Amino acid sequence: MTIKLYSHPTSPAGRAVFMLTEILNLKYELVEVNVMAGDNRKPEYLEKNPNHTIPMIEDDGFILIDSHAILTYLVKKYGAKQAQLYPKDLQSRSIVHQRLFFDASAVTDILISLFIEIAIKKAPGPNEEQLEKLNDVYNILDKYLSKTKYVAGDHLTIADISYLSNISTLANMSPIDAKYKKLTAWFNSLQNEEWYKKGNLPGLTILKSFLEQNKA
Ligand SMILES: N[C@@H](CCC(=O)N[C@@H](CS)C(=O)NCC(=O)O)C(=O)O
Repeated sequence: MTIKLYSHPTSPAGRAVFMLTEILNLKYELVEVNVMAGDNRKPEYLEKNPNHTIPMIEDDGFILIDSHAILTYLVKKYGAKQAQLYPKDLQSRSIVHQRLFFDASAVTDILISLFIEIAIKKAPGPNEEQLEKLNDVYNILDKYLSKTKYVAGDHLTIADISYLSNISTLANMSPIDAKYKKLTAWFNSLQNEEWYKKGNLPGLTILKSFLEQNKA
């Protein structure tokens, strides 16, 4: 039975799942949910997902929401050959969890706040408080990456995939300062991956042109 993925190409959280499906070579049926048009607030969607968010998956009747939870589930269920993406060793896995929780909290918060500032309030860029929070995020990731090659260890994990969708979106709204050398190098290198080009770039490009057109 084909997995149904409820998402939208422009959604950062959704793009993390798109990238993982490229890495796992996992087939799915995309059900487009347009948040801007209110599809996520329709009763039939809320029945499945009270959080009214995308992405969401439906796998043979099993419903799961939140990109971070979905990434762990898909690797466990469909990624036997790529199990290192979600390491089994307790301490390595715990580091992946910590990175994911930080992404789901502070990184997502600044992303949403910046999106509202630029797309809805039509500000040219982040305000002072947002810039401080954003630089704190960039600095923290830079510190992670000065210890290990990837954000949660010396090989790629789902934490990198999760950050990549959010960081690529944030960088579009407020470029990463070159002083964050490790973060810049990590970002530049992962942008060359086929799974990034197929899973992240198309939706990011649509979002970028939306933000351009939407400028005051
Ligand atoms: N922590 C969630 C965040 C998902 C999220 O906020 N998605 C946005 C689109 S990128 C959304 O659905 N917003 C609509 C809403 O919250 O009502 C995840 O990682 O899936």
